[in-house]
Formats: sequence, structure tokens, C-alpha cells
Amino acid sequence: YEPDHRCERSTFAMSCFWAPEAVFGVQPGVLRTRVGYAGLGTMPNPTYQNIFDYTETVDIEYDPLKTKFEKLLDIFWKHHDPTATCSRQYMSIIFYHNPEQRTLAEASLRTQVSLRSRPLKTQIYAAKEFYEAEDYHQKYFLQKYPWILNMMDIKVGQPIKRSKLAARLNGYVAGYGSPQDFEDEWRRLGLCCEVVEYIRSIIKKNYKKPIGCPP
Ligand code: MHO
Repeated sequence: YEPDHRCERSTFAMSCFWAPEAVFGVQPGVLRTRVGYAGLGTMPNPTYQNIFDYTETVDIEYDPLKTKFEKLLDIFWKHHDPTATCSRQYMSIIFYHNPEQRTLAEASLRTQVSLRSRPLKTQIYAAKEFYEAEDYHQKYFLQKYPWILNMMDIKVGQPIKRSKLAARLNGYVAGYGSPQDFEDEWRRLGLCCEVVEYIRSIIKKNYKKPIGCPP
């Protein structure tokens, strides 16, 4: 696959990881997404059934010339409730990968504290081990549409985790990308007419009431 000359990572935990992967996947400048487990656990190799002290997390690769960490932070705050009391599995965490991300994360937390009346539960940690989740959690919403995966030759497993196309389509089918965004970009994505038609119909149904995580 083509290497990315500009690529940075950002990592967030914001409750069930299915929806955040879709939200971030469709943002301009986001290149790849995958879901997994990170945070306070110390045991090796957590799984969904045996998550130990880890937290559901989304890991993002982005092009820093096309989006900014600040923008991703805005999305983080907008798409979950950082004041909610949650179990360890569903904590609100910003994982920083370098000192700049840490500074920006801390500043944005201070801003949020000043804007909200309820105390925030969000933690800021240095990014450490990220354990990929099981295949069926990756691009969870897109996997509901095996016909699309088949048409675009996206295989579940390593390919769907690395696929830039899968990251975007997962966001669109989940309702996080607008019809206009899709019209502007489908040609660049290399989609054929039948797939475009089908995804249009799904966006029409899901946009503005995006699919969140069922309990
Ligand atoms: N209530 C959902 C949450 C899934 S999310 C990956 C379920 O148990 O299926 O935690």
C-alpha cells in the first residue's frame, strides 16, 4: 500500500468504541482508524470478554496538513459525555503521543471545565500499549453491509483495519457524514455507481440521527 509521508497518531477513549471510530473515520484528513483496548490495564492481551482494567479506545492516523489535533479534540468533546460516571471499560481519556498533544489536551480540558457546570471525568494519559480489538469490532457499522465490503474488496482482518476507504465508508453508513460530503468525495474514493447509489440511500436514512452504540 502507498506509504503516507505525513501521518500522525491520536488516540481517544470515549465510551463504546464503535461510534467514535465512525465519527473520526469520516473527518477530513483522517487516514485510518482502528479500535482496541488501552489505558490503565497491566495484563497483556486484553480481549472484549476479558478486558481487565483497560478501556475501549479508538486509534487514529491523520494527515497533519489536512486536519489538526485541535480539531480532533473538538470532536472528542462533542461526541461523548465527559461528565458521565462510567466503568473503567467506558472511561473518557485523551492519550497523548507527544508533548504538543499533551499541552493541547490539557488546554482543551481547562476550556471544557470552564464551559460546563458539572465536573469532568476525562483523564489525560501518555499513550502506551494499544491492543487491537477483535475483528468483528473493527468498522463495526460497515460490517453490517457485507455487500459493500464484497464489491470494494475490503477483507475483514488486517485489511479493514488499514483501509482508508473503510474508515470513511464506516462513518458514512453510520450517519456521521453528510450527503453533501459524500457527493464531494465519492469520485476520489473510487466507488462504482451501484455502490454510490446504495451508500446514498443509507446516508439518507441515517444522517442526522447517526447510529450510536446500543447498550
Ligand atoms: N452494549 C453494547 C456495547 C458494545 S461496545 C463495543 C454491547 O454489549 O454489545 O462496548
